[in-house]
Amino acid sequence: MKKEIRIGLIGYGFMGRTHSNAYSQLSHFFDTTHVPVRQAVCGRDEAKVKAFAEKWGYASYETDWRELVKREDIDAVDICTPNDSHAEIALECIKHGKMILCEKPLALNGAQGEEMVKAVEASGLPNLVWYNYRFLPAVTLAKNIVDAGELGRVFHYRANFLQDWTISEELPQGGAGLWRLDAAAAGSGVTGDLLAHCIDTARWINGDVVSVSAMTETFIKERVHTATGEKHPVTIDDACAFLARFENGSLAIFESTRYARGHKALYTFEINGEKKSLAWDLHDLNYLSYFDHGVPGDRRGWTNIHATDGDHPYSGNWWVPGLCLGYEHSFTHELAEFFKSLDDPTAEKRYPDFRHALGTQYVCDAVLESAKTGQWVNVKKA
Ligand code: SOE
Repeated sequence: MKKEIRIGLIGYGFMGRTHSNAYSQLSHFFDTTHVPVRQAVCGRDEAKVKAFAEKWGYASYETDWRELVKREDIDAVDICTPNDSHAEIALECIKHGKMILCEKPLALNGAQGEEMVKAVEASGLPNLVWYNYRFLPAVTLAKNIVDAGELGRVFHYRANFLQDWTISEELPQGGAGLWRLDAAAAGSGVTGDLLAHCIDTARWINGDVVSVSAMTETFIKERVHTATGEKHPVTIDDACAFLARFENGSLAIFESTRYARGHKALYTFEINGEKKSLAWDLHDLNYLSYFDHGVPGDRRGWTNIHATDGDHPYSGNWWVPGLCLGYEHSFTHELAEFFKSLDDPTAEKRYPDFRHALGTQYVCDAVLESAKTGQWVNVKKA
């Protein structure tokens, strides 16, 4: 017997589409007992939210999120709004006994995140944060290889997330998508938006980060704010680079910017161990690059594992071996892990919950503090 989980989606921008796609795909490819039902979507513009509901198969719509959260025919709320509303909506969901699937980052900062974790854990409600990249087959494969101890001692981790979409001075702050440039709505710039992804993957694969030393820069100091039509100071970080130490003794370097001309979404990471190294690049997302020092010297070299065989994580759920998966599948896989854990709450959780995302938030907070003070900063433990 299938058990329906009726989803209420709040916000229907870019992330609303990626999550809606996952809700519509899940039951076609993953055999979970709990299944998502697109029950309602919420947005302030009635014409637009109605059109979204029709296009993506939601049974109804609301224009006030508080109404959606109260509804008895909603079991789980998906928060896809800008970062400054995550905490308020999540706390209200908890009061109404709804499970929560929250867009990353968890909150504006660690203090807000702590309140969310405390409330959700006291309620016992299942909760997830949409850090999607770890669910790409090649990335999950990297995690499995590291967990099996195949790298031996780990020495280095490095990651980049590079974009170029904010170079123009004409771009305003505020408004659809552009709230990412407004610190009041976003909390931070590339640190919370892009490095948070790198940090989530890194902590998942390589363990906790204990201390960081960072620098940030805001290249364009003023932008028109869509709310006033006037120029206001820009207070987000346009670029950030930081050094880190992991609990396992390895050293790391992370870099992110929205000013790397030519790069749209270059997310890469590499991990170097005593016996093996692994590397991954979002532009070639089905491949995991693999170097094994254990093979005879004259055969040693970097090889590319095309992680699309039935044996690779998630791939067997889709097409026949060798056919490629894409960005959108990462969301379906994350959802599959969440629904699998509803089927069996005692099984190991492979998805980031609020507490894991709080740990990532603490790293972001420490990075921003270090950039401000010029000092190494210790990271709080979640
Ligand atoms: C920003 O451009 C953005 O869309 C982020 O907000 C996403 O989290 C990231 O996955 C891609 O880039």
